[in-house]
Amino acid sequence: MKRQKRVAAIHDISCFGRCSLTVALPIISAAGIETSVIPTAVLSTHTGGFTGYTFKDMTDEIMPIAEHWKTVGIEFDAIYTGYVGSIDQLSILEECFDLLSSSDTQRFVDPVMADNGVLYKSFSAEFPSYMRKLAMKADVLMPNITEAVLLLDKPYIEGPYTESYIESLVEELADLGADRVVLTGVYFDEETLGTANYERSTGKLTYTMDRRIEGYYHGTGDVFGSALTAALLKEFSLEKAARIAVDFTVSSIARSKAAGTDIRFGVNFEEGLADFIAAVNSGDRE
Ligand code: PXL
Repeated sequence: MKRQKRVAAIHDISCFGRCSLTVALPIISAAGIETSVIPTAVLSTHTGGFTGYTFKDMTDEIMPIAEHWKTVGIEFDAIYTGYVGSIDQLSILEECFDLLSSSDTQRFVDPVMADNGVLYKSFSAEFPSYMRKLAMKADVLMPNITEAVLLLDKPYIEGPYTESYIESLVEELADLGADRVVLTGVYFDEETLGTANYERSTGKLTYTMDRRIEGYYHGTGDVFGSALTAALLKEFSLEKAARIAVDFTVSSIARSKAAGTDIRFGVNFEEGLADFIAAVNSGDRE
């Protein structure tokens, strides 16, 4: 029997809208991984498409929580960060990484800040350069294409992309420090969409493509990131983990589209959890 793994998920709680911690906690737990949380802020909803949301900043609590954990002697197999509300919080998370990591702790960074060529409106123009510093501490970096070019200070270009362009992006992202880079939002034609999965130590680049479902659903990056984190901690190869995470995300989107769900409400990942659990417990990991 393998030892149960433990993750610290450091994200906001958007009380409604299925993203960040309300997604990470159920998905990673469903994989059989103990999931501790540090809530960086509490919002009534996420910020994508809603107005008038409440926002309680928790910046002052982050280090005290981490310091208390340290006194208890808790060790983590992984730390997983996503949406970070401010530049101040980014540097606190860097400190948190140092405090909570042992030599075996894997750091998963989803540099949530932009999509479709645009920085989210809650962030200033200098935010990406601070996010780059956090990304440099990652072992696994999982940006979308817009976040990737912002981290690399390159202009955004619309797809369809060429394999040589994607290859240069993932290599440059890995040069920031992470051994594994999973780039989302990759497409070479209008019918498919998927990820590029690059491992610096082996130089191996694979693609995980699936059918494109029209419509922009909120929180899909967090569903994908949580599933990928869980599958990698269950010791699947990068290619297999990306396949599990893509299948889970695409089926969640398809279910929500079929139900006509408001795109702001997040996707129905809950009814895909049984299949996800079966996938992360299947024997074939390579
Ligand atoms: O899904 C990323 C996310 C998480 N949390 C909050 C957000 C967003 C994206 O907009 O607004 C509060």
